[in-house]
Amino acid sequence: MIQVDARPGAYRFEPATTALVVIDMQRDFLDPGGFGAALGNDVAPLRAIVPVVADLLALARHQSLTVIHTRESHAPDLSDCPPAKHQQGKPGLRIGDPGPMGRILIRGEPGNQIVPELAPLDGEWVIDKPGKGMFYATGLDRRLRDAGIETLLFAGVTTEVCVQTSMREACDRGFRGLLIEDATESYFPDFKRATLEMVVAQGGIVGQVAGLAALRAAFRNKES
Ligand code: C5J
Repeated sequence: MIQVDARPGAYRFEPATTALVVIDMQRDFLDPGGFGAALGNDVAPLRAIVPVVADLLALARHQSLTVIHTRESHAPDLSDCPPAKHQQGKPGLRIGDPGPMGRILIRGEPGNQIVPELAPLDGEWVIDKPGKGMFYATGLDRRLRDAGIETLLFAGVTTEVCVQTSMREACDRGFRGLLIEDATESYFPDFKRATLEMVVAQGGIVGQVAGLAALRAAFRNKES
């Protein structure tokens, strides 16, 4: 059993039944010219967490955790993109429109790939999700249960949209969640701060929060 110094209290988990979920660290959100930038955001803060997420991935791999990567993406014919979602953003810069990295948020396009520094390894799960949450239309719930996963460590972008939605959905489905706070980021610093507070409020209403250093220390303590 691993015990992490977390908020609002100590967080315990079994590595054998734990997965690291890295949400949407894809070029669409991290690189200039992608969907995030098309919506008017500065992508630099999201880019800045890549080294921390890489360290977290290295730790998870070293500890033999199940590793899951998600990508927000749609089919080329947009059959899985509801009109309400497709209407987001300026005409010409919407989902499916051509951009500097191929069609925006479309499966298989260069912009839809996870940034090279965090590329999935053989055997890691890659989940293409048409929604903000990682369970909608992905079959992930069944797959996690079949693999005996009970605890999910969360990282990725953006904190208040796809990360928080996935964490809340996971909580409703009975999975336990720990958000690694320096391995997640938002285009809006206040939204990130608020999300971390929302997660840990009321005794950890949808999960808990810890830093990568605390997670690393917890694994080290177990080994010693
Ligand atoms: C957004 C995401 N923000 N991955 N997607 O549209 O958070």
